[in-house]
Amino acid sequence: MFRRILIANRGEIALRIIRACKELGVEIVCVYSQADADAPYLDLADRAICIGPGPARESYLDISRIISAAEVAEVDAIHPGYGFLAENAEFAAICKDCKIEFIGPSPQAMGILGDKVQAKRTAKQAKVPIFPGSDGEVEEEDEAVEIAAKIGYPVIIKASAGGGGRGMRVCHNEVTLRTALEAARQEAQAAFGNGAVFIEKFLESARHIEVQVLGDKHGHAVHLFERDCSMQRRHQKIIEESPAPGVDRKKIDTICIAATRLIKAANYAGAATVEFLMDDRQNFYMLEVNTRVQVEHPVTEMVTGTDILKLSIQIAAGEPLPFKQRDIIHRGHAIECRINAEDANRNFMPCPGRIDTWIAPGGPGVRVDSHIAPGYTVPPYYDSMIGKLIVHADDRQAAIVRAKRALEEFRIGPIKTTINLHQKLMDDPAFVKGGVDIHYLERLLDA
Ligand code: MV4
Repeated sequence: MFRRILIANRGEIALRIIRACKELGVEIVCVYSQADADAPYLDLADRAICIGPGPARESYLDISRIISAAEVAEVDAIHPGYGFLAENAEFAAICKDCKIEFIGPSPQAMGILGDKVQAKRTAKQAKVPIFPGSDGEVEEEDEAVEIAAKIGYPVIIKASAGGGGRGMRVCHNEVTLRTALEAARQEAQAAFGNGAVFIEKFLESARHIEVQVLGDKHGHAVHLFERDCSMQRRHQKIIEESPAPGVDRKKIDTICIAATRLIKAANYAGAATVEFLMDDRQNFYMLEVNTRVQVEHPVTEMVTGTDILKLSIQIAAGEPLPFKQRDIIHRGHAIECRINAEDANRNFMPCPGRIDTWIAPGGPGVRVDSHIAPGYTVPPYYDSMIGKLIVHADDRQAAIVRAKRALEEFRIGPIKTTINLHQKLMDDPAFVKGGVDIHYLERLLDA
């Protein structure tokens, strides 16, 4: 096991990584920006190093400042958490050059699965279902038009280096496809430094179902079942749950096994998530692979009794996976509600500022992952998520009752949060029924 780890992140995930390190007996070095100097979790670290001003470009995204801190503190490894540098293959490669273990996949595996054209190619070889579309990058207008004619409109143009909804265009006919192609390429080049785009069949209505997978450095891989993340707004997930309500178990199990094949094919070590869209006939199509621990990992921890953060560290340290697929049992139902410092009544405007009151719920089956304490000031520079409520119960209905009970216990003030929205959603007939699609929340908020 590592002796000392640097956490290249902030907020709730920094605290989550601290907790894993403590249980593993690993020393902790935190880096922080001037805007985070008062963050309560810094007291739990063995050492905290200021790496620059509030804006992330000058702190959490500044590779040289983070590597300098790692060298000064003589750490063995860096945990990137999610966001910031977590999916930056150049950062992973620099860590390797500096003989610091990057806690995540190798730069090669990240390169293969982080690039959507390569990920789709690998998926096809591993017999993971994908959308029909171009075989790799499309370079010529005529080629795109030919493929679209074959698969039928609407089609979607996506940037190979994009993700999370960035750099996508839907085209309903040949005219819009021809114009959009060049624009998409230029946009992708400007945004990602890679102009490669591809096209595939566009699905108008779908559910977002993703599979948690783990691979180790000894060629083993397992899945930890699925999460349904369809309740989202502008590509920001609001609620995640497991299992996916109302889906044929055989179909999901097939997809979970396919996701495991994919990370084996990519020789992937670490935690990853394979994202799928599911159509109204319960057909699955792979979208992309997230090569990191995700925000919603606790949902899976609750239903499988695992510790994904600890496992991510153990895998990086070269330990084999401590279980086989058949040892992993899905139990009950978990729901996560993301608590954001936002005003849902004002178009989700971020509400940074001082939190005077913070009373979090507890009791059976309730978990709150948050770095907040009373008196903490939410800085304006970062994501507005201030915590997550995760509930676990025997079945979905009981989990919803438990979520409502826990949401009611929360006392947060004076800033606005998404708690009220969650209380409404827990009573929303379509959510309670289960199986809302990815456009449901936006339609509900527009109404
Ligand atoms: C799609 C799609 C429909 N058809 N691909 C959005 C984020 C990125 N991961 C992929 N995305 C989509 N890809 C095809 N072929 C619809 C979306 C999409 C979406 C996907 C998951 C969750 C929320 C979404 C919201 C809008 C569009």
